[in-house]
Amino acid sequence: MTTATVTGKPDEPVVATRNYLTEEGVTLRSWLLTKDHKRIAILYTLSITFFFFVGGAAATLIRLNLVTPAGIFTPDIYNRLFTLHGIVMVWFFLIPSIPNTMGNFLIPLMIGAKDLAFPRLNLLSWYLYVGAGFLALFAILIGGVDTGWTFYTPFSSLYSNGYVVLALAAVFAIGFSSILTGLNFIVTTHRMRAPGMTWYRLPVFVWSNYATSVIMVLATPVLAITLMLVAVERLLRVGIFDPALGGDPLLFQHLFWFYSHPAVYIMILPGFGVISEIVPCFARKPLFGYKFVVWSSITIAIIGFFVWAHHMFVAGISLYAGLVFSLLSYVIAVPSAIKVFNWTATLHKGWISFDAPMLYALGFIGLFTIGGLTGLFVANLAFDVHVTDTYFVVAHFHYIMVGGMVSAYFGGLHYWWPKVTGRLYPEWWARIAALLIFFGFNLTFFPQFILGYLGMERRYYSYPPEFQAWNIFSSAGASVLAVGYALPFFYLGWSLFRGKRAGSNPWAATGLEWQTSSPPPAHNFDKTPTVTRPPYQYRPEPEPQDV
Ligand code: HEM
Ligand SMILES: [Cu+2]
Repeated sequence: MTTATVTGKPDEPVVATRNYLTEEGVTLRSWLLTKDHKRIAILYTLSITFFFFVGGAAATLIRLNLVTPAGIFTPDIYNRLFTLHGIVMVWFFLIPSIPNTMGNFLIPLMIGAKDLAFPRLNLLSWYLYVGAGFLALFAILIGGVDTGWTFYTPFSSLYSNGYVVLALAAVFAIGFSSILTGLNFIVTTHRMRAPGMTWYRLPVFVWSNYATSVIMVLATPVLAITLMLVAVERLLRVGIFDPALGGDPLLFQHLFWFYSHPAVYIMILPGFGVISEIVPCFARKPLFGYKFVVWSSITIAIIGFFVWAHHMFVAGISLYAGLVFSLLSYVIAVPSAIKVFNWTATLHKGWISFDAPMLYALGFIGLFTIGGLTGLFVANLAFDVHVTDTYFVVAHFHYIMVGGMVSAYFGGLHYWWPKVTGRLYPEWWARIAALLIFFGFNLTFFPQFILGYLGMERRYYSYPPEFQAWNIFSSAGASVLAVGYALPFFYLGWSLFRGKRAGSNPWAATGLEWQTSSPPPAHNFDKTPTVTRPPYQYRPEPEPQDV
């Protein structure tokens, strides 16, 4: 078996007799004790979807509050709401989203392996995730944590009266889930590639998860120790961050962002990977500049460790430090720009079809570009002084994390849905949802650039009346967005039972994952594949008369 050159039509569906969904049994026990990477991916997908809707519900309430200048919730409830939203979305959705669902499912398939290197660790990381998730929900809902997802000291260590220690423990625990996943992916990519699967024949999706894993393994321990220090100061009153006790309040921000800037790349790099799979497939062209795309991921993973203090331009760091971090922040935009250029070049003269995964991918490219360009704005010292802690920053990171990352997640979900479930999703509905999400997203977040520029502060439950009009646009957009995100839930659920059967390769895609049946058998491949070609060997669709 090789990674094929694909020009023609997708193959006919054959109902796979043995597949991972039924082979090991269908009992709850067989699922909860499974070591199959594909089943663990499904467990992750279900739990991540749950947290996505919890985080989304909080977002809806936040936008509801901001429809009127006076707000409808008390300041205290509002603070808990954005804390709930931030903690759940960042740690229980964005960070694990693509790696733990699609990465888990696809990396072994894409490299021609039977499983990940450490199947038991993989299951353990899911249990850590779920345990931590419920602990976090308990702490926030019962204890009323109001620190924001960033846990800034001295508020978190001394003043906040919610169950902060419990929330810290939850994030600490999910950190270990993330580290285990990272380790697993790194070892798998090094050790388990099929014969002929050289590094430069790896799909970009594997490369970008590899780069992500390096960050997970190197940065997450810093977060863990930092959160532990907050708990130590809070419980034992040992001066670490509080000047009154002899600590340094800026130390927390340095440590926190030393993890959390690289973490923003944990969130986006896997998305880059998904887009790099979808664009060549639906443009019927090899990925333009494969090696550049690969190395830009690695470069991002490295430089990502040297820009953290751009979150602290107004926190009292020296002007010299500010200049250095500003410059480095410009530098890290280069590899991201390389990717956008390469995807665009792949589209150029491509044979483009606008199926739902491609709509998400195109949406990603546009929205990520806006997010990245406004990143350059805030990397500018003088401009950032003006917009720090305003809605401009909120808009910037939502363009990247929601417009970018969540679009990639949905794009990937649709693209690999036939592989994962053996069913096709209803294309028409999927396109409607993709368009709703795109328009809803822009209506929600573009006004926030304007609001931020005009001076509306983030994290307040009320605002001066002159900001109301833009806030109404934003809240209206949020309701469109909510419908857009809810739709797939219904039609994908429907397709599980009623969708047309998928063949092994409905998109006529290259890549090993499409060479095994849909859904794949528990052991992935009947015979270990041998790889003889680089990835993305697409050619344009043949003209009708050529067939
Ligand atoms: C193109 C490269 C990027 C540059 C130059 C950049 C620059 C910046 C800067 C300077 C800030 C701080 C602004 C302030 O607090 O006043 C910031 C905030 C932020 N950025 Fe970016 N960024 C980039 C890409 C990303 C990516 C890829 C993500 C996520 C996937 C991201 C997520 C965030 C988040 C979450 C914040 C706000 C954190 C908070 O205060 O809660 N950025 N960015
Ligand atoms: Cu940053």
